Amino acid sequence: MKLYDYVLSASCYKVRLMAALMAVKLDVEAVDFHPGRAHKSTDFRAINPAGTLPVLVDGDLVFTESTAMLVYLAQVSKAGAWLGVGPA
Ligand SMILES: N[C@@H](CCC(=O)N[C@@H](CS)C(=O)NCC(=O)O)C(=O)O
Repeated sequence: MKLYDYVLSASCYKVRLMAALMAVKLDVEAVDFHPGRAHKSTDFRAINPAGTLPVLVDGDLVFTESTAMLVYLAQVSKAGAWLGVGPA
């Protein structure tokens, strides 16, 4: 699983933290968010047209919302206690 990351981003941090808690190994690629604004480049927008970080890629799946990434990491790790069992 690959994470496009910026070390000072809280949204990126929570994905790294969740992966660590779930023992999911990430291939972390640092993106030059500042000052390079690489997340707005044509190449990066081919991955995430919104031009935001983080981005999590697992095969053909591309996640661009960090909360969805947390749920996905909890599910693929089968660490059921991290997911609620009902809507509440
Ligand atoms: N809803 C997104 C928001 C992520 C977000 O806002 N990321 C910031 C960095 S922390 C970003 O990429 N902003 C684009 C910019 O400022 O140009 C998520 O939580 O994944």
